[in-house]
Amino acid sequence: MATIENDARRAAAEAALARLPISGVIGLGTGRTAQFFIEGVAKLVAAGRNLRGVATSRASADQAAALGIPLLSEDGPWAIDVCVDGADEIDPSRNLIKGGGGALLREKIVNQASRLNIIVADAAKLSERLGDHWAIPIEVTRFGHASTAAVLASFGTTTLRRDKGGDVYATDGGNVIYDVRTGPINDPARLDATLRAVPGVVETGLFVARASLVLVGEADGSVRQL
Ligand code: A5P
Repeated sequence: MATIENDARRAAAEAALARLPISGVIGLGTGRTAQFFIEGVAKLVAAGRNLRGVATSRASADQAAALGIPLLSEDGPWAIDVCVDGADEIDPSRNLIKGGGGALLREKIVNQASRLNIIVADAAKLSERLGDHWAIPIEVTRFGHASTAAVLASFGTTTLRRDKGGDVYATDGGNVIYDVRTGPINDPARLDATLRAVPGVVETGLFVARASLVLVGEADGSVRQL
């Protein structure tokens, strides 16, 4: 669909494509901006580039496979040259909130295994402080999730994520997600560590010091680098 937002997302994705190695292993992000990137990787593969992917979600794996991108085993270990992924909120220090698409756990695992992490986004994602606009997605084990949520409620308004049909949303790992609206976050690293210490919490959508660079696309096709 041609929208101003899609033009901006596509511009960011194309700028990331220009930074890929001639051959190598590429982390394939999740979400609308990453979809443009995956389409671009597929074109490079079709043109003969030796690029193989590690997907951050089943959805991205399905897209990549359908477009002919060879994928490495889900088991790893991987030596990923570059991962390109989206974000929901980005602060001036390149800290992120991710997981709007529910893929935060695999996204963080692939991020960790990547030498370079490029974030692609449109300008609407930028904010002064994380939490100004977004709740933090927190992946929680299904077992006892309502009890875990009672602990998370001390950090902010806590909402169990549901899918479009109204059923409890299940992640690729079979867990559930609570979106915890904290308001502006002063110390994202500390909050991430505190949340991850709660039994039942599998991972948080706070990505602190995990972006090597951020490419911000604009509707006119220009791209800013943070
Ligand atoms: C997926 O879980 C998210 O982290 C996405 O990367 C994030 O929501 C950005 O998605 P869009 O590019 O669709 O905004």
